[in-house]
Amino acid sequence: MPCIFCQIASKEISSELLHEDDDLIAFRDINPQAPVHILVLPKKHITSLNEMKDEDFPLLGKMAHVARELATKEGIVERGFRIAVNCGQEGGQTVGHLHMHTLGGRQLKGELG
Ligand code: DGP
Repeated sequence: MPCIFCQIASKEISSELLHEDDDLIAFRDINPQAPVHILVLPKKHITSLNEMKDEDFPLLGKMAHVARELATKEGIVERGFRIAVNCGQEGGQTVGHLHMHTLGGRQLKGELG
């Protein structure tokens, strides 16, 4: 079964991209948990944090950087926001392609608020 996020990254499935560069894309979560809920992810298929190789880890820094840039564009950076990466079943990961949630626009609480 093809990976839905790879299909979005390759434009097989159209999506409104909020960011694209050589390594990463970002788009709004289909099931937003907050007024701003953006997913930032690598174009390269990496299933989860558990499958990251040493050379992949700089991507996480780039993802956090893009998340903050998008939070700034969305006007939530001063109020505060959250980035989160779920890993594996008990971590709440439902899509097997590494992604960073960027959430904000309301007061977030425990878990993922
Ligand atoms: P996680 O539970 O951490 O694996 O988060 C996966 C998120 O991906 C979940 O919040 C819903 C979102 N999602 C799943 N399929 C799609 C899709 O086809 N398009 C978009 N925009 N978001 C999706």
